[in-house]
Order: sequence, then C-alpha cells, then structure tokens
Amino acid sequence: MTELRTSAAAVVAVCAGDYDEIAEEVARLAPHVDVRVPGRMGDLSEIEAIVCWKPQPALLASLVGLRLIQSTGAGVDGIVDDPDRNPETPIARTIDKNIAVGMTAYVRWAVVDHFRGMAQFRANRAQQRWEQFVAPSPKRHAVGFAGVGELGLACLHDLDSAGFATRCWSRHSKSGIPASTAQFAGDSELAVFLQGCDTLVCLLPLTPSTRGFLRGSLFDALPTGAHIINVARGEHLVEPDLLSALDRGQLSRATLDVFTQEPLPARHPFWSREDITLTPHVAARASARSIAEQLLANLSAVREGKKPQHCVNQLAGY
Ligand code: NDP
Ligand code: OXD
Repeated sequence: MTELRTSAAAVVAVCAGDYDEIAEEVARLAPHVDVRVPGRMGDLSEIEAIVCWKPQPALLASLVGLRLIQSTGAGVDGIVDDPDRNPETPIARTIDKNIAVGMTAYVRWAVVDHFRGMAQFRANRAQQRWEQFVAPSPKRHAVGFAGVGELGLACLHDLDSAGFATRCWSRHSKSGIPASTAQFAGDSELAVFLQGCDTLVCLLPLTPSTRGFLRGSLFDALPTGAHIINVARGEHLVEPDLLSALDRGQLSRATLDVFTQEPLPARHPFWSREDITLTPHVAARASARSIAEQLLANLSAVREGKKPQHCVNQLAGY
C-alpha cells in the first residue's frame, strides 16, 4: 500500500475530469488524507496538493498553501500555461505502464492500418469486392518519431520490433535507441529526419517551440504521400495546412487523436474527410490507481524537501 510517509494531516484536492475514481483511490490508499473534490473544496488555504489536468482559471492561484501539482497525464501544457500559478510549485507528470501500453498499441494500429491499406479493404468489403494487394516489407516503410521521451521511445521500440524501419528526432540525442534506428537531434537535423519518414508520429510536448510544428513547410519536407499521426496535442497541427497537403496529395492520410478544440465541433471539416482517421483523445491514459500512488509518493517527497518523480522542467515547459 502507498503511504504518505508522514503523520501530519494532508489535504489533497482532486479536480480532474474523472475525479471520483481518483479521489476514491487516494482515500483507499491513504485513509487519513482529507480528499477535497469540486463543490467540496473547503478552506482553500489548507490544500497542499492538487491532481488536475486543465485546472479552472484562477484555481491554482487561489491555493496559497500548494506544494505539489500532480498532472493526471503525461502532458502538462494545460497546467504550465496557467498564467497565475506560482511557478515555484513543482508539477509532476503521471507516467505509468497503462499510458505506454495504450500509446504503443494505438500507434502500432495506426501505422499498420495505413501501411496495409486497411481503409481500402473496408471500402471494398462494403461493396463485396474481393481485390488482393500485398503490402511491401515493413523494412521498406520508415516510421519517424518526433519526440523520443517516455512514450516516443516505447513506441519506437515497438515498431522496431515489428520490423519497420525507424527514425527519431528530439532536442538532444538519446541513449537506449534501437541500434537500427536512424537518430537525429536539434533543429539543424530536422529536414534530413523528415525526408526519410513515410509515416511521421508526433509525440512532442506542447510548448511555445512546438506549437504549430505540423505545418505546411513540414509536410512539404516529407516524402510525397506520407502519413502523419498526431497523438500529442491538437495545437501541434495547423489545421488548414493539413487539409491543403491532403488535397494536393503531399500527404495521403492523417490519423488524429487530439484536436485544438475538444470535443471536435460538429461542423468541423475533419469529420467528413475519408483521408483523416480520427479518434476522440483516447490513445492512452494513466490508471486512477497510479495517479493516486504517484500523488501520495510525490507529496511525501515534497514534504521531505525532495523533488517529485517525473518533475516538469518549468523553463522547458515539459
Ligand atoms: P516526454 O516529455 O517524456 O518527451 C518529450 C520528447 O519531446 C523528448 O524527446 C524531448 O526531447 C522532445 N522535445 C521537446 N521539445 C522539443 C523540441 N522543441 N524539439 C525537438 N524535440 C523536442 O513526453 P512523453 O513522451 O511522456 O509525452 C509526449 C506527449 O504525448 C505529451 O506531452 C502529451 O501531449 C501527449 N500524450 C497524449 C496522450 C493521448 O492520449 N493522446 C496520452 C499521453 C500523452 P529531449 O528529451 O531531448 O528534451
Ligand atoms: C496525457 C493525455 O497527456 O491524456 O496524458 O493527453
């Protein structure tokens, strides 16, 4: 059982979308913790830690005794972007096996679905048409990862073990990359990375330097007919540029799990495009149990003057 390694009473607020389940886990793991939820927040100055994802405007600033912000997920842009929060309060990401397993399954599905022409088989089936075509060897299809952190690295290993050619690009070069992966780092190597990606997977965090990363000039730097998969944040993508690149045939497909506006509005042009596969931000999620466990472990750490696990570098924004 996860325990708060201190006897002092703790007050924790759980303000994420699915807060009931997380609040129950915290209460089950640490019955002595006073768990507050929206509508029952009590005296705000007593709250030491908060679990959230996109906190309400001004909420963080109103928690004057806050020592820890625990994100329910791997992404923290919804917290980092809060202009009124105290920048001294540490922010911790929740990283668990669920997220990595969910993300690798999603990305492998998206890559294989397109590479094997499954959309065509689905369309043929609707017309009872029996038309065989065989995909080339996956070794001849390069999947490139923009962002090789916790999730990019897990997906990279998975696609490598499935036999695909792999490439990756991040700010700094990495260790732990499969030996057969072509690795690139920094802005100066972006163009050469892109020119070999038959499929490009965006797994960057959303920061001022990555907002609008998936734009017209990037699409033009990919091989003609490339597939892009965005599982990071909607704001990485310049939506009109995607539509134009698909219309021109520069891209053959986009698989999107995340959108600038979620839920995707009813009249959004993406809904009616055959060449856009879309899902409602479901690629991967941490379990309520690991969010609660990591919150309690991190609260103990900050109470002891230590850095929480998976602590965000607030200057870098991820
Ligand atoms: P990490 O923080 O572990 O990794 C981020 C990677 O991006 C690192 O390799 C980092 O490089 C690289 N990077 C950051 N900024 C730049 C830049 N300017 N140029 C080049 N590379 C850059 O993130 P995770 O892998 O844990 O998660 C990635 C994102 O996935 C999350 O931020 C979130 O938005 C999204 N996500 C989506 C989910 C979904 O359901 N759709 C679920 C979970 C996460 P370096 O290491 O060199 O600093
Ligand atoms: C996350 C997400 O960042 O669910 O974890 O998008």
